[in-house]
Amino acid sequence: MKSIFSIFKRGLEKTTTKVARTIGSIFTGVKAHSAESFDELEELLIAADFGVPASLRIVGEIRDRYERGAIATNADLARIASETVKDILRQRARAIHTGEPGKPTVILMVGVNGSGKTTTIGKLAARFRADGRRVVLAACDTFRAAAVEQLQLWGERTDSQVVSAKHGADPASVAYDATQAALARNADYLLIDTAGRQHNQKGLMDELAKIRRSIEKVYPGAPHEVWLTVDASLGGNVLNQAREFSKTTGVTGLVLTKLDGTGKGGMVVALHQEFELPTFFIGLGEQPEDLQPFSPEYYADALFGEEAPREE
Ligand SMILES: Nc1nc2c(ncn2[C@@H]2O[C@H](COP(=O)(O)OP(=O)(O)O)[C@@H](O)[C@H]2O)c(=O)[nH]1
Ligand SMILES: [Mg+2]
Repeated sequence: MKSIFSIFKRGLEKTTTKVARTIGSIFTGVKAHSAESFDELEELLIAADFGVPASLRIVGEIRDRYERGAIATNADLARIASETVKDILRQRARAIHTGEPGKPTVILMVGVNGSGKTTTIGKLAARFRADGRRVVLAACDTFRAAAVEQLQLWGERTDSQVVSAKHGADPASVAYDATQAALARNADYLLIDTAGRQHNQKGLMDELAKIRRSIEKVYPGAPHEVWLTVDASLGGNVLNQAREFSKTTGVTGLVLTKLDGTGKGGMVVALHQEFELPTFFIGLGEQPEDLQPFSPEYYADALFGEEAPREE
């Protein structure tokens, strides 16, 4: 059995190497800790995608402890950086909003093309099924025929019912049917896949609003969560993307994908510092087990190369 922390560690390897090198290169050897080394650390954190506000805060904490004589080694430095990052990542944390007792929890997945909506839904279905939950999937990306097939494959793999319609059908009517089916079957979760053409297309935003309304018509109070999948490897661009989607589709949380393929893990800290949304899951690889509930503790510890905080 792989421990969950080891999945975080492996998935964040590229970022960890970059961050460790950053810290190591500043505070090693003969180089004295000085105003310049703090400036340099700040620049390197910004370059590692932590964003300006988070970088300033991390360096501020380190400088403060340093001046009070609380930093002797690089390990002290990494520990303080890690604690500061945990603080930032915990700010927005909350439990998932659920459906009425005995009724399904409805999660609407939105995001640009290729950001990982369909894959995340498949991985979530696998996770919920492993917990013995009943899951219904809704194929509301009727724009591409391949998208429906991709979801159907996940339906087979996870033994979940998939509600779909012909290519080009009205996504809102698929959502309507799927919500009815999930209620009728006493499902625990309804996961709704949507199309992801560019966020600046008014058509997509109108379509998502219409999907929301048709879910609510059948099941008042639903959807309980609207999650935006964000490809973390894209860097700073995703901040604007998140704002845009949030304004028009009422995003309630984030799923950060593809952290395994990138050295841009600092992005997650930037997103939390600059954007008021909790992160519920992160994608650390291609396997179902690589989608993990977001843990500020594991994340920060893996980022700064710490050992496992506790055994699984
Ligand atoms: N390495 C890696 N690949 C991912 C992750 N999440 C999604 N992908 C891949 O990204 C590609 C696009 O994902 P998809 O779910 O089809 O995106 P969608 O267009 O938003 O539905 C697929 O090839 C996925 O296998 C992740 O966490 N890590
Ligand atoms: Mg898709």
